[in-house]
Amino acid sequence: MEKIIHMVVFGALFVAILLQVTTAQTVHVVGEDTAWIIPLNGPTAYESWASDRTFKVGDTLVFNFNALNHGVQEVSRASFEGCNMDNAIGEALMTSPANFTLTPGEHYYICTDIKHCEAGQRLAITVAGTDTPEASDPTSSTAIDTIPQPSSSTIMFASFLLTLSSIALATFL
Ligand SMILES: *[C@@H]1O[C@H](CO)[C@@H](O)[C@H](O)[C@H]1NC(C)=O
Ligand SMILES: [Cu+2]
Repeated sequence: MEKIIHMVVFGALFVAILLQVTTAQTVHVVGEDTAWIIPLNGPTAYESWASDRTFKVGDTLVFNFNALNHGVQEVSRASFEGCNMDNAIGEALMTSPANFTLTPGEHYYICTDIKHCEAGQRLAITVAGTDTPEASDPTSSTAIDTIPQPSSSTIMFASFLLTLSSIALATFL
């Protein structure tokens, strides 16, 4: 009887770990080490940063910046292209880090200093949604994009837990 209880407990633990790995959310630090600044080479800096990544629903976008000079405002596509606040979405975030939890679709962020936006401090991303019609078609590229891609730290944490539970299993059974 005790053995069965142990097996159920560790089975549940294993499923929990699997769940943690497959639903892992990624933290995207905008611009990595250069953070949120006026990019030296214009808008291409954030374009290429974004093009290297897959943004998923529930991921976190983190803007690190010097709050004396910069801020973050999410805007519509039109305001992104025109560098204005006419179609602001939500409040401007004036303290660093500014975190956004990603929802499906396109998102546009500009520096609250319009001159900075014009110089290229702006970011456009597309978040692959789980509720887009294409996602239900397993042959489409959108479906491939929505396959969970756990961050390496999550994998390390999961294998750590797995090792720990294996040791526990060997000890108790
Ligand atoms: C924003 O995200 C970073 C990185 O995950 C985290 O360290 C920080 O505590 C978060 N800040 C807020 C205000 O949630
Ligand atoms: Cu700025």
